[in-house]
Amino acid sequence: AAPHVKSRCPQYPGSKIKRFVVPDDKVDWGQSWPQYSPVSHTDPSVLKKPVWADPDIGSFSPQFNAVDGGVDRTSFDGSYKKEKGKPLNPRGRTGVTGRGLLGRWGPNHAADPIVTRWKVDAKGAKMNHPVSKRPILQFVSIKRKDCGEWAIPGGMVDPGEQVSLTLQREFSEEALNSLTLPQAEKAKIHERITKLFKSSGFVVYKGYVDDPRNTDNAWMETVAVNFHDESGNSVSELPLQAGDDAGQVKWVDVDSSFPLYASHSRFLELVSKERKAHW
Ligand code: RP5
Ligand code: MG
Ligand code: MG
Repeated sequence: AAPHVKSRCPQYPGSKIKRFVVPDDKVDWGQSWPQYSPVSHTDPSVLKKPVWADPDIGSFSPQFNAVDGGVDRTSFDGSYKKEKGKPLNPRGRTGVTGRGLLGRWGPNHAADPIVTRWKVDAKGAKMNHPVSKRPILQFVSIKRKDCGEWAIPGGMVDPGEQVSLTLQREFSEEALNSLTLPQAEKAKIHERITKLFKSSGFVVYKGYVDDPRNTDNAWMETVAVNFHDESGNSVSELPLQAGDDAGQVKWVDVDSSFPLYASHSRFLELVSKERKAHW
């Protein structure tokens, strides 16, 4: 795989911390590099010991490469190494040690629901792209509040939570604003979208995410699943409303030129290939 890039972004998100500059040929841990002296950083929001974060190593020695009391500490990349009790990023150096903004030492598991429909004209006919001549997919995209980038409305898998539930829950929270709805409204939305999310989605990707929050000791992994509303009359008819960590939400045309958060563009490329759509 190509070396991670966003995991080496010059400035660590949500801070004034500058990463130690890691050139492409020094990303791999196998390259000896005595001069490497990364910055140690764990965000105050993590140090404050919220429920979603691990304690500091020393007082705490979790079971790495295992499911540890509901928390999945296994990696899709296989067994990861440890150094001085701390897990090592399987994709190599990032220029920062500690956890940064991430709660877990090692893998931090997320799920990404990619909800798609075909772009149609006023008469309901599928629209083809003028250059590729292929039909255009649209997906539900949110604008992240933390960085302002457009993204898939994904989120972290709670301890013991089934990924299938995370996918539906995060979509409801971020794209339908379910967290602030009264119980009756919530139930209605749940009913409307359960059918789509119960359909066997297409598993687009399982693995490491090149996320700007990654560090040498903590990184994002995800399961990205595509739920496609072929007829355009299930989720497509629901009013989108941004919620939780989403500032805006809208249907976005799937196109290689639209910049997206972390590795999300790669996931959409895989969706468009699978559905023979424009990319
Ligand atoms: C990305 O961060 C994943 O692909 C997922 O979209 C997201 C999960 O983090 P939060 O949205 O909970 O911040 O790496
Ligand atoms: Mg969320
Ligand atoms: Mg999220």
